[in-house]
Amino acid sequence: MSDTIYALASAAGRAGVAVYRLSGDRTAAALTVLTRKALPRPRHVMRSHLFDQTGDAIDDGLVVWFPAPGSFTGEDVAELHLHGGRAVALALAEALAALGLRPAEPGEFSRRAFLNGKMDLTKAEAIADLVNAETSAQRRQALRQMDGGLTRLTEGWRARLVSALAHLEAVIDFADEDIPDGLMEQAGDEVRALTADLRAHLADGHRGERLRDGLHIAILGAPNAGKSSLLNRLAGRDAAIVSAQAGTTRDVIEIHLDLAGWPVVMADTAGLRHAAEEIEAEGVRRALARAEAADLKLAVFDAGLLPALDAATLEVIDDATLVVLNKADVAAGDLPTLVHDRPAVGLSAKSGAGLEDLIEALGREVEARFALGSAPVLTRARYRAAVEEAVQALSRFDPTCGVELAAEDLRLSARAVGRITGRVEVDEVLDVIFHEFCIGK
Ligand SMILES: Nc1nc2c(ncn2[C@@H]2O[C@H](COP(=O)(O)OP(=O)(O)O)[C@@H](O)[C@H]2O)c(=O)[nH]1
Ligand SMILES: [Mg+2]
Repeated sequence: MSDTIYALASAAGRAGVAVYRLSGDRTAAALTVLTRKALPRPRHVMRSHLFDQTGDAIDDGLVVWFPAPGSFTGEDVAELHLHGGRAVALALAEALAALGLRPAEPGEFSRRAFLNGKMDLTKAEAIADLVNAETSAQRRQALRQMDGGLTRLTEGWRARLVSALAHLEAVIDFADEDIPDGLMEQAGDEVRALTADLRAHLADGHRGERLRDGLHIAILGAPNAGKSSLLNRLAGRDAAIVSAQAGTTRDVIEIHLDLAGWPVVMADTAGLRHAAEEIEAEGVRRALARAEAADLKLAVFDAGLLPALDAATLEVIDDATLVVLNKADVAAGDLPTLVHDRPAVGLSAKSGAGLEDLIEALGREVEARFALGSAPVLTRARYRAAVEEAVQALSRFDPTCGVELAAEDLRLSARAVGRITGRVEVDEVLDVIFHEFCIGK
């Protein structure tokens, strides 16, 4: 018999309603003692006072009873919807402790659900992603994974590995007899096709991880081009110091944005110029390093200086760059729509005119580069590592060096893929995974 646990499942702090979750064998006893009533009908809401062991009323709330196995954890579960105040929380904690329940550890509910076969690891992790999702693309991705997208994909890979393995084992088992023609060839073909599929998933530009951790966009340009003004416009606040004095921004300043549903980390940098002074020179070095690491770049030019274009800024333009022609308000004549073959957007960071066009262009760029499509993506380093390991095992596959060894390579590959959903040997990874959950989830 495992411990019966409880936790606040809703956010901490004062609130109209707080939801507590109980799970384990003592749940039914705890409910009848707390409510002083028979158990409510399963999965129906019952209104009731809750009492502590001295008979003092703790609160007047709602109770839901989910008997095993039809519950989130697969154990007996109850939910208590009480008023969200500190005194209620303390009184309830005392009453539950007196009944032999203990507070849950982070992720303990999900862990029990996994161990009881209620969901696999990718679904458990998708729930954590959904709870943490801040943008619409993150939410959609998490929901898709929760609905089993990644499970189906990896189980498909495993099934193909197992079938190739079956062909090899037939060869091993019937070594002395007539081996049906083509078994080895079939296994080899299957391994080649699968390797190509796995490689294709690895070569996705890390879009899954970008979606979880944010896309990096760097604003680059000459001193005084209006980079900091642009960042502040995008942030809707004064995040960076704007000054007519060149060389004001020395370090990298970051803001977080939601762009077309994608989480974006936008960085303002020091102006690109040959700096005499040491601190500014370090700023320029950091700006260039940031440009290197960025997923996208905004190259900002002072449109008031057209047709002249800053040489150092021109140099950073590549096919992951959008050009911004700032200070359109003081530009003479029409602005070019292409600079160095890259789309150019004219705007005024000072007045905000044209900002919408830039946001639209950026959104298009992000969609084009990182669009999710319908295939599940490898959103975590853990998934990527498992697929890489599977590919490695398959790259050793060579039945001409011995069928037994080749079969072992397939087994290792299947095991690596199986780790994604948690089908095999997961004990050691459980702690890591469930620890990033919040308590009560
Ligand atoms: N006329 C005009 N001035 C601007 C515009 N954007 C920025 N500035 C001015 O240009 C100067 C430098 O701006 P700042 O954002 O600090 O440039 P940075 O050095 O590239 O970060 C400041 O005096 C700004 O007020 C704009 O769109 N139009
Ligand atoms: Mg600046």
